[in-house]
Amino acid sequence: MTNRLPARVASPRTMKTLLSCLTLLTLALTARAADRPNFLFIIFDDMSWNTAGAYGCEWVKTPNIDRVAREGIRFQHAFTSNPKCSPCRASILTGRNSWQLEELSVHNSIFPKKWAVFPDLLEASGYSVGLTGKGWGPGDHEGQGWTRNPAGPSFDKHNAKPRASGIATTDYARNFQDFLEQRPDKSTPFSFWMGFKEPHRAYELHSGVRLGKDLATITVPPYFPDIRAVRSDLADYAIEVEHADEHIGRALDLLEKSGELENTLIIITSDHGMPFPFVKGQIKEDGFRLPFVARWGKGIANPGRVVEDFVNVRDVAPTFLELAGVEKHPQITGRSLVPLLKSEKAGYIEDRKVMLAGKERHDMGRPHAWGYPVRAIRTPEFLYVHNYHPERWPACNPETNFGNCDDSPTKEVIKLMGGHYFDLSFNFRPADELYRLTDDPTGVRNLANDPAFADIMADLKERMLTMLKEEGDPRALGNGAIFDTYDYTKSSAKDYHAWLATQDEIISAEAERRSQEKKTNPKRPQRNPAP
Ligand SMILES: [Ca+2]
Repeated sequence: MTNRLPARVASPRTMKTLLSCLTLLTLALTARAADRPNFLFIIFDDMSWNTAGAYGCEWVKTPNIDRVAREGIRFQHAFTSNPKCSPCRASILTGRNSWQLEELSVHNSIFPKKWAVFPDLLEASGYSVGLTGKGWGPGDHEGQGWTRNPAGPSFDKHNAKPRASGIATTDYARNFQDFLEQRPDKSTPFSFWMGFKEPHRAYELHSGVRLGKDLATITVPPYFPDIRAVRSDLADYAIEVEHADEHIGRALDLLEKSGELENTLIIITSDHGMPFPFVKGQIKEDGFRLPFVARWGKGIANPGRVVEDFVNVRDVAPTFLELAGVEKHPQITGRSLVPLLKSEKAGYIEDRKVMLAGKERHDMGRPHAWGYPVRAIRTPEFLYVHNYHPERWPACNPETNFGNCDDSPTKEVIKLMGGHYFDLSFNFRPADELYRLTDDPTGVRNLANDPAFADIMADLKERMLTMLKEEGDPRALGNGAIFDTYDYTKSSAKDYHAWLATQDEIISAEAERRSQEKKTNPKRPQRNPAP
């Protein structure tokens, strides 16, 4: 720069002053760059909020999540506005609630290029960014002009054989090391997205027992029958969570060894609850509530705290951007967590005591590609849920095998048993549901018809609709039909009409097979001849 200065202003005195100014400016910039923390964002795929030691769970061993909580903050009330993979991840990347995201509010959507995502904003400000494992998805981003996953450029070269066949081979920690090593300049701050594929299904059946889980120690949630098949399914789930937790331990070691642990803000969370009936994809407490712990040696005041304030994954983007010194993007509606990180206090710090949740179409499996629209409001005491189409099946139609619930031993056994547990997970739901979570923490006793709670429910509903309208939610503003017009980008195998066509083919083929069999073998003996 300096050698371009016109000669006539470059008197020795002016030169000296300019150089002093430049030195000061350089020092200031260097100090600012050194102050900017690194970000390690770790996200499980389908992990329930209360299945980590830090949240009181004893049957899933998560020493590394527990360490991050112990040396940082455990957020007791963390949520996603929409408990399904692609909608939740879109919310994280853009810093918006699901109903503010048009196409991105449905599962398996397109990801239009018009949305700004925090990894890009950080990169533009000088951060080195990377991703391993699962970023945004499932859905179509390439067709929208993205040259990489919206969560960042992938580092997925390294694989390792896992100890159970259901676990992905991705060596997340080794890939993170790869990312750290390839940075051109080690003083450049980084933002890395570590996206586990666990504990997403499918699991190796009975891997929990095979690897030493004692089924007697497992706590079965009240919405499942307490039988061996369910306990074993939960044990298989536990093995997957524990596998990912080991990678968190290795990532912490890497940061420690490179001297970057204390200046890295680590956030660990999930996209929604476990891939079991009543949870994943459902507007139920365990469906949209998330584990959420944060560690930042240099930045979190009074570590070891438990914060009660209600936070949302859409708050991650504004938090990172604020700490990186990047101006908050006008698109972002989430609220920075920085005041909660910097506070010395525990409990409620900012009086954040209300949360909205909802969903539109997830997986296919209803006529006309209909979704199951829901909106809900959560306060410290209550969860109020409004189902806009109670005449539809909440987890998709039975003849498509309840497509918005991943196949599992627990699902099969609940379907076979019928009754109470079937009603909770799969049967029709009323338009209004009200749960007093202080008495009924998982929300299995609906109080909507109890006159004693009528006023409370009316107030909650009004408050919910007011907030949703302020956020511009088309569903609350009377234009909800738009959500079912958005494309589902995956194969239409789960589409209701495609499914019906398949059934017709199967039935016709079977009739043909039997007819041929009769012709070629007319004297075939009866299957159970009389004695
Ligand atoms: Ca998921």
